[in-house]
Amino acid sequence: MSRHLAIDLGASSGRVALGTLEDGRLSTRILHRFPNGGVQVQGRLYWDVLGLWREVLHGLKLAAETGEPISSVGVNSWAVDYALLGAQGDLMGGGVRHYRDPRTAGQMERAFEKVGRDEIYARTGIQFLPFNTAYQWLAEDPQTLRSAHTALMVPDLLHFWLCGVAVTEQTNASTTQLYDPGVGDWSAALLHGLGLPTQLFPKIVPPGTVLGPLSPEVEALTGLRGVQVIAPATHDTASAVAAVPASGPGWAYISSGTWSLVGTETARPVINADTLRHNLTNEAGVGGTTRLLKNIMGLWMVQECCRLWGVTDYAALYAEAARVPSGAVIDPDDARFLAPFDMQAQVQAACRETGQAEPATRPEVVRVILDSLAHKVAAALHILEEVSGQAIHTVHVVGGGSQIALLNGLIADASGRTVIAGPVEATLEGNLLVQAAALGLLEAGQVREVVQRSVDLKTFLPSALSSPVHSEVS
Ligand code: LFR
Repeated sequence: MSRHLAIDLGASSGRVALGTLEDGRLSTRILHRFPNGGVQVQGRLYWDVLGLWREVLHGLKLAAETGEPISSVGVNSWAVDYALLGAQGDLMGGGVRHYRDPRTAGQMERAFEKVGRDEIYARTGIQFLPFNTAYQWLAEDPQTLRSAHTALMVPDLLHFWLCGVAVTEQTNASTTQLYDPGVGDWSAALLHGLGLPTQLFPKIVPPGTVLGPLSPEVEALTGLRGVQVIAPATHDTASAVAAVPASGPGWAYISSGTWSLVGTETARPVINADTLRHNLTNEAGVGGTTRLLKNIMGLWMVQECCRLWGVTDYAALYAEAARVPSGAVIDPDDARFLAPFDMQAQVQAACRETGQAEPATRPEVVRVILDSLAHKVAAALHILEEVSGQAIHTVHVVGGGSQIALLNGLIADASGRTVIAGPVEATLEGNLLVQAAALGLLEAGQVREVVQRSVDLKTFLPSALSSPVHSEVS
């Protein structure tokens, strides 16, 4: 039997969980859950990383208080964001900027002038999103960059604070659009072409790298002893996909949360004119795999409505949305939905501008969002099938969004495919099992079998009356 701790930082909440691996099964207990979100000040949007650190320490203290022997701990989070550190390891530039901060406006276009769009894609295989790390870097104050010593992605920063080792883990490095999967390292050509300071980028390590023991300071603050810090797949989507309970060919996944990440797993990156045309991404996964996927705006749209409405009971809201009929379908990937503001007004405007009925009530607004996400997912699945030449018959939905029966059913109907929902905590499970594999307690190839044995899944079949969507919603 072995015990491991996973720290999962999501865009809307974080958690510290204790996983126990026994007889080939994993049980997971959440010890501490805390909210997360952007902090706006003077038109800038940040993450409260020090607040997150305080919560992490609290969670680790609770872990120590269980009195159970714990072998290791690892952190995962959302992707693309980073901290700049000074020569003494101090946090610079006001902390960690949020990827939805407006500073990236126009930066992608600047990058295309310096290097060229096709070359960026050919070298990285990463989809063009305005907030990719590469474009955030271009928005940095040159003065700050000159005095910076190291740049660390968010989970790498937490690992550094936990054990003093400063490296970049590969799955998250790939999301920067500065990582070249062909060479397995930062792309020197891109860093050079974009005029970025190469000395700030640390060594890249693969998921499942043992970094070292907790620092004496963290041991003293938490009461934990003898715990190794292990870099799991630090990108949350990579951890979630590692734990998709699939077997055999013909499946796709949706990591359903703040974003809907829709994709397949491939043995190597697929970088060609079709994937470029469809803006498909090739993110690094566990065991040298690639996540060929598309980002779809996801439940962020509902989260933002709820923030505005002061609603916290999501289950009740989804139940009401299930009772209203389908209405308008809009493109959730319209850039108008990216930044935090009045999401309800934006959804209504998008319906109006496309000549469709505007949703009036809250359940109607949510219904438009869910119907639109389901249609967009169906279109993405169609693209993935086309590009890979592989039929997709089953869609595994993992993550918090897999609990929304209405959305699962809408996806089954819109795509005409079987949806298997669960696990809800795939990210935590992927994180924990990659740690166990790093310690030799499990074969890396057994992670999915352990998840299959450990969780309950729900199946949603397309209804006989549904008509699958085959074209891209735009
Ligand atoms: C999901 C996720 C996505 C990434 C987005 C921004 O939490 O990590 O994979 O595109 O957040 O970092």
